[in-house]
Amino acid sequence: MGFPKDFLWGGATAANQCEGAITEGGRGLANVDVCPAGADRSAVLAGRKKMLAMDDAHTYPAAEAVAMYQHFKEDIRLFAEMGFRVYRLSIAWTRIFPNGDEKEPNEEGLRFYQSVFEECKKYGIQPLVTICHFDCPIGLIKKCGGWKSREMIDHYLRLCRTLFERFRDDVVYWLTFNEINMILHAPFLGAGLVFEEGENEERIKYQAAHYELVASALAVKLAHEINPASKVGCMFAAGSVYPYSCNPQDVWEALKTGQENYFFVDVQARGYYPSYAKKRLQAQGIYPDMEPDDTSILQQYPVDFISFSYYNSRCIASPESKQEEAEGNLFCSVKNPYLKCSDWGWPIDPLGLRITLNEVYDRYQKPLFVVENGLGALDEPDAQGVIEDDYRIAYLREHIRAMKAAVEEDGVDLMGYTSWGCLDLVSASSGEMRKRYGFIYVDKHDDGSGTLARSRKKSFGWYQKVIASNGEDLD
Ligand code: BGP
Repeated sequence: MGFPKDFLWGGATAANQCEGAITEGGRGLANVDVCPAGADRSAVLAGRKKMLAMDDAHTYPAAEAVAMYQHFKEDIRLFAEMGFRVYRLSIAWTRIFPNGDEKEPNEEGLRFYQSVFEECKKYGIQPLVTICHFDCPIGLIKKCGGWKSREMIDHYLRLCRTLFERFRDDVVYWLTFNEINMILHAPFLGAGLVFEEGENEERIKYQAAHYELVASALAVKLAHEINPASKVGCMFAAGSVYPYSCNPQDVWEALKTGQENYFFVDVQARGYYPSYAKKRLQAQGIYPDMEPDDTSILQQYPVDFISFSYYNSRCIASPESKQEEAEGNLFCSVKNPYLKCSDWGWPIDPLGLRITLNEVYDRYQKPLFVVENGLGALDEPDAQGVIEDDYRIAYLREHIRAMKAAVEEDGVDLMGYTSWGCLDLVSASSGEMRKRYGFIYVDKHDDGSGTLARSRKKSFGWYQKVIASNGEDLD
């Protein structure tokens, strides 16, 4: 009983939030680099404030991040010390294709990831690679408007082919797009979309989403052709949507909000546009333009497994009931009176993870992978300089318990768990350093100061025990 013996325990990062070194190794500029810290960040993420270059008036936390580009050997050694069996990382697209449209890849970028994979191999750690974790080359945004254009499918597939061929023997597990549904909530971050005055934002978002969905299906095809043993997953920002009350109006709104997010996975896992999406998008006049082959592409190449991030559940009320809004991973949701919140106002709901696992498994009947989960918190070193992050341990313990119950008692087929930000890194939504998730503290601060030294938090030893006991010892 308990977790399967080969359960993939580990941690997750994204290139733009940890690597830094954005001008090293021939790397080009990407959307994720030009998202500033501070007040303008949310308008930039939403595509409402155009920022395609850095200026002197802002600071850009991705530029140095936590310098994993230089520290990766030390970091992977620490992951190995915790007993990681898997490390989820992403590829910075512009390290491989600096402008996005080159015919040949940048060898230096490929060599960097080659070294990362070699380091993982040394410790028996499986890489789980997100091909695109919010990156879009600025070159392509300028050239064709990012995912506004169908041309992106070819650029993305060239990146995929390069990676699948080069790392054929190094990587089994691939994810096509991180949190693909984020395109609806942070379209510049999710797809390099910037809106001009008078444009129909919803139409553009769904058209771009369609191109990503076709690109994702073709990536599955390509991965299997190049290495039939490879396993390709989709990835979405999950979290079951609860109705605020049993008022059928609330229940109906919650169901619709859930469908908005499941739409992407419905296509990637089942292979066709679900009927609710067809009807609603048509009714709003925003059903995407499609090429004749798209339907069969989506149908023929569904994903092998489904992965998701889970930070919290969401709670939805009908517009008439005017409930107070809660924070939470760029999604609008009302405050759930039964739940406590993190320092950043994100609800904490471990049972929600069990509910989500059941809901997703019931819906798709494919293996699942929790590839992000964790607590963003303020960590203050004590007099000895140690971070006693018992709050993080408590959060993770309860979520792992919930996951265990889903596996053991509900029969959910779960491949693994990679907690988010296994070493401290830049926050995607806020651009802050002080919102920390790691087992490993990085001495880096919001004002850019810090030695970048790594140290173990209390949760480091705790997670090490969890992995060593395959999730049995959670105390
Ligand atoms: C997800 C992203 C991650 C990560 C995480 C935590 O949306 O996939 O990149 O950052 O959320 O969010 P935040 O960094 O905003 O606290």
